[in-house]
Amino acid sequence: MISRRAFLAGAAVGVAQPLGAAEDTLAIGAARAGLIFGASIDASAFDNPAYLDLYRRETQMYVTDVALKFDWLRPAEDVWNFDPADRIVAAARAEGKLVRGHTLVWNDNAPAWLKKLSNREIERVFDEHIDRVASRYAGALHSWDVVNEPFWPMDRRIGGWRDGPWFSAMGPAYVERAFRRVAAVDPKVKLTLNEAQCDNDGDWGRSIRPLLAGLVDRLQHAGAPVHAIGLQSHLQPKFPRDYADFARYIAGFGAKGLEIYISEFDVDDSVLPDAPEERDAAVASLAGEFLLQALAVPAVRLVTTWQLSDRYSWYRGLPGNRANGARFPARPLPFDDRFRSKPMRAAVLNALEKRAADLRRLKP
Ligand code: 9MR
Repeated sequence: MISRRAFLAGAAVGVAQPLGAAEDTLAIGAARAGLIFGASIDASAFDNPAYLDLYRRETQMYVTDVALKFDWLRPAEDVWNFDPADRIVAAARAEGKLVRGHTLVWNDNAPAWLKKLSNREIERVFDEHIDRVASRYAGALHSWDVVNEPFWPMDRRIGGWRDGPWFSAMGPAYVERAFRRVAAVDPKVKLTLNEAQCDNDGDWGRSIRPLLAGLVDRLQHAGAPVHAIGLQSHLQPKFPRDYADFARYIAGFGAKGLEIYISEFDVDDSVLPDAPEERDAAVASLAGEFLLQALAVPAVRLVTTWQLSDRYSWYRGLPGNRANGARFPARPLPFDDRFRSKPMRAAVLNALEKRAADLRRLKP
């Protein structure tokens, strides 16, 4: 039953809420399923009361979207811009939310000043950066994406590694070096290796999956402190999919004692039908199909979407993407431009409820 209050709230903005969705927030649904639900956030959300309200109500965890990325944090070697990340961490503490730090080390989006340095200088900056940033937030974060997207076979490096300054200065050793360094200054945070594409069953997904699994094996064999694998899960209906196979793949990490985070969840709707209702239905159906498989894996501990409202999705800013072209703006997330629930939210809740029911059966 939809409560009178929720019904009136829905009526006030003129939308019919999907059954159940008005009462259970995603945070509540996740807690029942033994999971954390959250979303990436920009510090600008704190100047946007309606959006902030959605974060406060629907999430248990904030992920620093861009605030802790190297190029945002350090526009020049001696200029540090900690304000946005500090704001997110302080707000989360005040509101009782958890925070995921994204991301310390990524070979993409390196600023020009870094690329100009010699290999020795790059190594010095690497160590100094990790020490300074990880110690500033030591004790304040649930998890750190220590390394983001280590593989990108299209860069044509031996071993399929993503190219960039860290890789070219240190080779594959940069990964283990980063994990050990963060552990030394923040021994409690969950150290995460975050990767893209593994959810798709096309060439990219199939090439990256074994590379990631091999890296995890080598890190574990070397005794490196790795606690979790982040699977970004930007679902792309243009690629083949086999989510049951994806679930088996991630269960393999679980069997090695690792937690699994569905870390950047959203659905690329650029190849879906134009009519918004049809697109919303297709986005919801794909999100549900994926989560029903993924959440059946017990090692999955959290789901975080990449932003919460379509209005602030990264797909809106992609040049050349059909979603950003004249035809229609992207609708990849559980809430629309006016922060109203979409069918995707109901699909996420449904998958959470299924996992909660499975849990109840296991522990009567
Ligand atoms: O959402 C992020 C966008 O605002 C940035 O411009 C972009 C480049 O820094 O990164 C986006 O987030 C990416 C994330 O860091 C890693 N996985 C893919 C995400 C979407 O591109």
